[in-house]
Amino acid sequence: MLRLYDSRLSGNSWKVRILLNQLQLPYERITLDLEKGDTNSAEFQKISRFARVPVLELADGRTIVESGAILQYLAAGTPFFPDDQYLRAEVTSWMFFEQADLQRAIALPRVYHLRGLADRMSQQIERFHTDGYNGLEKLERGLGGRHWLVDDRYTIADLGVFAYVALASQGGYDMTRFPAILLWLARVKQQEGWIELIQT
Ligand SMILES: N[C@@H](CCC(=O)N[C@@H](CS)C(=O)NCC(=O)O)C(=O)O
Repeated sequence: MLRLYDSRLSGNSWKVRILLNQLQLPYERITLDLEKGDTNSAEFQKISRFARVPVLELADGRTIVESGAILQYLAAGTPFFPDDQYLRAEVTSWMFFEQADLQRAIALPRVYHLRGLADRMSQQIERFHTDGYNGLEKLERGLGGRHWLVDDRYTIADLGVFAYVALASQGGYDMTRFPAILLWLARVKQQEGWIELIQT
């Protein structure tokens, strides 16, 4: 059986849990406590070369790190990751953009807010917001007039970009500035098998 190492509030792990659910793949979930430093243990670092979640462990014990690599592995051969070489490159392009231009710029202000550090870290948050708003504006323009990021259908490009953008307001971002993004986020949430970050 597949095994997913994640943490409760991790947006990168949320992407993987959504896709596992959409593909109806059973898995064992091992939830680490990042505040306690669980990712720093020697035992965890044997399975995660970058000391981060998510990590997907395959039935034969091999592991995959990096949420984008996990999404591509799981989605291969399904409609969520097109076979066409050009479309695959387009999907990968959006996933790389998310990691480079959005993920950290949204994730770190969110962590500071969630851990009650927003006042102390206000200058860092402002710098991240400058970068993050820049990335969000590019996403807003990219979505202009489109339903989905690639090929007018839901793919792991949408899922990969979705998670942190959906969580951005928790990091102090004003998302009312981005009407096309808000409509697209709502469309992603309507996809069959989509799940909340925290399921009650
Ligand atoms: N590029 C990586 C980023 C993974 C990442 O930043 N994971 C965070 C949680 S979302 C983490 O494990 N941080 C380690 C820590 O805070 O100790 C991916 O997409 O998987």
